[in-house]
Amino acid sequence: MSSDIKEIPTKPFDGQKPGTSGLRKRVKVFEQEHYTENFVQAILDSIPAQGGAKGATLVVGGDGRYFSVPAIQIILRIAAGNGVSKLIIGHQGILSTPAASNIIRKYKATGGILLTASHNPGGPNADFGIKYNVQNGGPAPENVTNSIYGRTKSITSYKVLDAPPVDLSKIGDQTYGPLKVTIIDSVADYVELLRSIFDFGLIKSFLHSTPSFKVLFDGLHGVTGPYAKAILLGELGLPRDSIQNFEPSPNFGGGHPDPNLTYAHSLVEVVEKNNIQFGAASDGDGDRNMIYGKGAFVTPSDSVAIIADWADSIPYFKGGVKGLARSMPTSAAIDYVAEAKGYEVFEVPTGWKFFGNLMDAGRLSICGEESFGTGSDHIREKDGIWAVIAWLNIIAAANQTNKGWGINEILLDHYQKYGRSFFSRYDYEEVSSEGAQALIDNLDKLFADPSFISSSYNAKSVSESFTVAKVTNFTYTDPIDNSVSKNQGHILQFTDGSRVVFRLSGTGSQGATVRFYIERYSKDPAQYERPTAEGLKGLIEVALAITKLPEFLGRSEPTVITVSGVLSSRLVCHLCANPIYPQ
Ligand code: VG1
Ligand code: CO
Repeated sequence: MSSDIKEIPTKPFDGQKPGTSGLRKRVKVFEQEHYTENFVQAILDSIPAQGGAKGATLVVGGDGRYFSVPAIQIILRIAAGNGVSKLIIGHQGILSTPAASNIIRKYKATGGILLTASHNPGGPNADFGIKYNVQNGGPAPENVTNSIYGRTKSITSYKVLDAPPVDLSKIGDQTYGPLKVTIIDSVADYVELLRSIFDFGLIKSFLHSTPSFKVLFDGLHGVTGPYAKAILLGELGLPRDSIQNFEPSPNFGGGHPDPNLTYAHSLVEVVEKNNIQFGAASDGDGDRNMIYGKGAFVTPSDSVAIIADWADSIPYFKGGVKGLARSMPTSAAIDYVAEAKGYEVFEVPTGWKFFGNLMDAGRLSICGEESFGTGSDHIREKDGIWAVIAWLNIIAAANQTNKGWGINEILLDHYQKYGRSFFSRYDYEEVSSEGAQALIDNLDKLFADPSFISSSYNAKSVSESFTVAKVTNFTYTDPIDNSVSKNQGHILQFTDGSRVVFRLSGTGSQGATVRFYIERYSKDPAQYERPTAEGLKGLIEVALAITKLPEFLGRSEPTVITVSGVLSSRLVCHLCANPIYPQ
């Protein structure tokens, strides 16, 4: 067989540096001759720390976006060429990111190659992505991604098995030259996992005894449709109209599979029109979630805090919660829960890979990111469907004592117990890299100026004033392996406890994207039902003026505003600018 293995000469490509979550580029870039091959070879060359590519077992699958199948055939050829012993591949190449994480762990694989650009649009003119996950099922940590990047810069050849493509539609075992290939059902293992985590019986009896409580899950034509179908319809016995847009499509039906108020418009519309108490959506690869009911929206920062607070209603956490965590820009809502319950709480940089070590060390059970990512140590990725079922489990548990409780009642109850963190994020997408860098350089300059601390600024449109308390360029030292990650975002803290954060996105495929996060905490009950935009107006105005962001980026408005934490009586759709509720 070895005579069929060929070494193909190649040259390095620029910019094959994995970002926050893998390498994401336009499909056209991945389609260039040798481009995908180089990156896959670099991944395999970086496995040695875990025992080497030779003899490795790798899980392969993704969100089914355009170019997935050709990419899997490339991985097959290169894996066989490099002596990998086994590939476990999702049926037709489909595995949601959380399902892949589970499979890596369950079958004790060496790692996995995930083919996704998450919520970025798909299709021949849109995005593709490749991400390497390690043995614990989580995204490769920085030492591994740095090694992959290093290899891409010096690569001179890659090895392939010269053989015809593998049939990805046949579940079961096949051989491919020296390689064993197992095509597995994309959904079954994941359903079994969730069955072991949640109280399906309780959720089912609540849903069936409360027919007025309607549920709608929107797969946004991403990968989660089949998973939602198996769980919501198959396990929980919900009617067929409880799911929509559940057929995965290579270009996500032409949409932008990102579960937020801007892009999950299809969900918002039906929820409002049909008075649906519990709506939810997930992103292209199934790791993000949005919880949205009629007139009710949960910010991801609040969502993770609420799940942590209600953890004892979820069987998986019956043995106790080991600790909590959030990414740095995520609001401190979860910190208040940790404080009240005496749990350890960690603040890590943006990106799920930073939670893995804490979970492996048994110090972290529940964590989240403001970017619609929520999860726990049942796997090593954020998990969209998990979060949705967690909410259903919590609502079912709440209704045992408080009949009629839905999303808003749980949210308000939470604010009353812990106070409210107003939170919003402004994204300035695809701005010039020079402008973004100038903004960051200016922040560095400001932060280095001692007279900046204690300076006060008045908002113009509201009578509020903010005094600078502390400035930080966030550095994280991993408490488990002591690795240090620098330059993870500029934090500007004010004396009233509010703060703003600026950082550059690491997932874009073109230009630069600046994220501006705004947070203000209140324990005043009069503020609990106030619209977020109103609660944050003065702070946003002051932060933009201090940092001169609009000047540096040449943008007076952000591309996307994530309005968060609105008890949504006055929500406005960012796509069509119409009021969402009341209509
Ligand atoms: C964004 C989010 C981050 C998330 C990452 C991957 O990264 O802000 O919280 O972990 O996407 O999520 P960035 O660097 O663009 O801010 V996913 O669902 O796109 O894999
Ligand atoms: Co995603």
